[in-house]
Amino acid sequence: MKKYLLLAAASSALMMTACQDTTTQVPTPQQHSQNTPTQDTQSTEPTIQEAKEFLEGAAIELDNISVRAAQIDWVNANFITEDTDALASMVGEEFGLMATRFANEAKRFNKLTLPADMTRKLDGIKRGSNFPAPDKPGAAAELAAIQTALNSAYGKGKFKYKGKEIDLGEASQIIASSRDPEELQAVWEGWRTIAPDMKNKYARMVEIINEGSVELGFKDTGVLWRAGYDMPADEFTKEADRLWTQVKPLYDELHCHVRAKLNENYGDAVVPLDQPIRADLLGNMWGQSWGNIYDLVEPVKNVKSIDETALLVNAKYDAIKMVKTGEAFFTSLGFEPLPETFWKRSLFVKPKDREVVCHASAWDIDNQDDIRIKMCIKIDGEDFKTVHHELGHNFYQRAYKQQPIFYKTGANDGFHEAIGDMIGLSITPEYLVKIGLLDPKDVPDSSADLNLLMQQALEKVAFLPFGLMVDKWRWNVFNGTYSPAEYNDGWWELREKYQGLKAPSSRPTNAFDPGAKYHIPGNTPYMRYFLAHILQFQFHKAACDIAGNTGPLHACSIYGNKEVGTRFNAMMQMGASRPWPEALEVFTGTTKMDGSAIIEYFDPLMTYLKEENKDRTCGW
Ligand code: X8Z
Ligand code: ZN
Repeated sequence: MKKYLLLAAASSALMMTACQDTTTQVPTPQQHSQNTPTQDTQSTEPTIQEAKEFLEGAAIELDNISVRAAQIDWVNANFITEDTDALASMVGEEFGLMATRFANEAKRFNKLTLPADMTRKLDGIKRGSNFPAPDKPGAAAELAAIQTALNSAYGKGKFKYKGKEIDLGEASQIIASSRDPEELQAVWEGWRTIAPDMKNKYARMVEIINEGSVELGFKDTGVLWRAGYDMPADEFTKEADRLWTQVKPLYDELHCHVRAKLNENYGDAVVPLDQPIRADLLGNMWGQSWGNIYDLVEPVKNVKSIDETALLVNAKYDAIKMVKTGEAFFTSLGFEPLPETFWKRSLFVKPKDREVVCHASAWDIDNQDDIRIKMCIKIDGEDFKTVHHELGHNFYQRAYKQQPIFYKTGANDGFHEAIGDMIGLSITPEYLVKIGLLDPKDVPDSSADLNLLMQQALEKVAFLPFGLMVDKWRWNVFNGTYSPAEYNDGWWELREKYQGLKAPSSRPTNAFDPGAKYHIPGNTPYMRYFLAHILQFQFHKAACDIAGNTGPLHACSIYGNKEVGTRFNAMMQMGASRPWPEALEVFTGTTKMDGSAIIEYFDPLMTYLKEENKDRTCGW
């Protein structure tokens, strides 16, 4: 998933896998003129007809390679061996060479005045890929080999715990359920032993892609990434910070309350009240979502609460039933059912006999109908949501399949991550009753609303600063603020600054903790998830408005509403054919990303948190 999804705008094109690198953005014309070299690669003045022919040819080549690359990457991710790694490297190299060649060829048309649609496609091509190789012998091959090695090292990651080798799935279960700080620390540290070996490779990769980015006309790879949002790169940085400023007060209250509750459970020695929270105590390997410690922070005791995991287990759901249920939500909105091939070709359950990349992903193998997910599904509430997340990618891919290959991607990458999550926000108690998972007599009354909101906040609000800091770190790596020797300290500087978290103990000098998070060795940009956590609430609010909802946002479910489906599809089928503000407007009526919907959603919880925190000293 990483590499190919290449061409930028075009990229979409190559974006076979959601959740992997998809260079989906199209730079604006003014960025283009600022950032790309202006000399033509041929001396004769090109014509509009030649530009048209170039784009037609590129589309065919892109389509071909993206299908082949997706097939190879699919096999590699489902069967990690030396051979499939070699194949993945080969096609990655081929893709990298092609992206560079196209980017250079596209510069020929820089001086032509072209129709807006052609300019948009060419600008996308000139962004190359998110991981561009420089145009010199061996660079694309070296880059592809590093990327494959990093991705597979993560997929195969294991460590010894209590005399037994355990993988990420097993380690995550301990982090989710243990309340023993020594055990948590040991498992948390154990997982991070998979990463130090990645560090030199990572540093070398950064050198290569920075060189490639400069050749494309961008100062460094971070600028290249930020130029993919239909606005100048610097403005995007400000946009992300603006959104964070909107939601930070909510995070700060949640942090303060959760720290106080952890302190009640673990005591002052483990959870001092004036310091960042230990990252291993939050129920998640990266401290990115905190739903697994809900029992420690439940606001209202002795009322009916929803335990989705128990509902799924009691109803004897298996992996397929979970996915069928997710599909049924989409079809209730009017989307066509998934094709037969989806059910035959997807991976739903972790195989026992081979190495696979278990991190959930959604794939579009042929840019048409061969859509699939790859997940090691557990029967629990967390994976029930993740199934909806992945299906959101697949339904989006199918919605924009009629677009030219250059536009087969999200309006921006945050849209792609937000579609399925928006559906997940409609998994309310009333919805669970409708699908027979919850007995009507077990529906909590509104006295338990705070519990539902707390469960959601532990997932969605807790995630926000993590979603932001991962690429703040990468941007600093790419622009040289963090040298390889400073990679790990830089990571913890940002973990503390944004999340208010700290490592359970001082980290070894060879630590490379970013490498223990999938998207770093998997080379998937991460700002998309921060944006998605804002956008999904904006989408949810717009959907609930269309549905005529008058109650609180957290109680609204759009299940079965065909009008919402039609309006949602109108945005989805645009893909990246227009700048994302236009796509946003089609569904929500506004052209700006905005945190006020998530703030509104959690308003009752914010009131509760402020009251709980009023005599506490917050911050770290
Ligand atoms: O990677 C994912 C998806 C695949 S695109 C499962 N997510 C991020 C993560 O796991 O870190 C979804 C939320 C954030
Ligand atoms: Zn995703």
